[in-house]
Amino acid sequence: MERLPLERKVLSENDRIAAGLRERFAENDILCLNLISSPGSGKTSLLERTLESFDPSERVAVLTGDIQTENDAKRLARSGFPVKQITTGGTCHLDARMIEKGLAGWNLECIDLLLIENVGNLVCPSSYDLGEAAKVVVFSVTEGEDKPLKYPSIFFKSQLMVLNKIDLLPYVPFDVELAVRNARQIHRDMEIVRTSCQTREGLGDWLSWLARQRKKPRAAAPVS
Ligand SMILES: Nc1nc2c(ncn2[C@@H]2O[C@H](COP(=O)(O)OP(=O)(O)OP(=O)(O)O)[C@@H](O)[C@H]2O)c(=O)[nH]1
Ligand SMILES: [Mg+2]
Repeated sequence: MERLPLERKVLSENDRIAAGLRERFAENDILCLNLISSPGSGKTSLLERTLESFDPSERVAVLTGDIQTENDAKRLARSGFPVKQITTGGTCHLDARMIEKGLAGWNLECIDLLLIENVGNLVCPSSYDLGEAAKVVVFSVTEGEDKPLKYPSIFFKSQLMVLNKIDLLPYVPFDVELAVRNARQIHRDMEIVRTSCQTREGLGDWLSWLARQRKKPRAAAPVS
């Protein structure tokens, strides 16, 4: 008896839209990064420091997601670069359709780097492909060393972990080596940088990583 191979991946609606976004990013040679963390780890602060470091001629744009308020967009817009807030109204993550809508009105030919700040949440955003080239997880030293073990999906899927708020290490009981070991237990080859958006320590390592990603050729194929 002949058995037809029935294993065929049906793309979810989000995956389909994300694949379209990824193709548009590739066509326009845009590097898109998706920053994810729990609330308050320092995503907006890291983006503020990043935008400050860029020459005004850089072709950078930011989409920032929150459940409510335009606060982050207001902070980031001070840089002078194009910034849009996506207010989800209750949804705990950004999805590909929100990114598609957020991009409306922007000429993608004029963007080289698209930075997406996801809604503060370590769980839901990890399941939604936004067409990004890489996810970046921001994890701060006030959160406890065990977070990579408790929320493995986002640490597994991220290419880079930014360990932020290292200026607070003298004041909090946080074992950096243990946190790094936990992260590597989940994702052995993940790159890790240690930063302080307060003192600017380590920001050079983050900016070097970013510069390396910008030099890589863009792939149109979906990232799993
Ligand atoms: N000491 C210290 N504070 C920091 C650092 N980075 C961010 N903060 C502070 O942490 C708080 C939250 O920072 P945000 O940048 O708003 O964090 P976020 O991840 O964007 O927060 P949500 O968008 O609400 O999820 C602010 O009071 C920042 O000033 C850091 O490296 N060191
Ligand atoms: Mg923020």
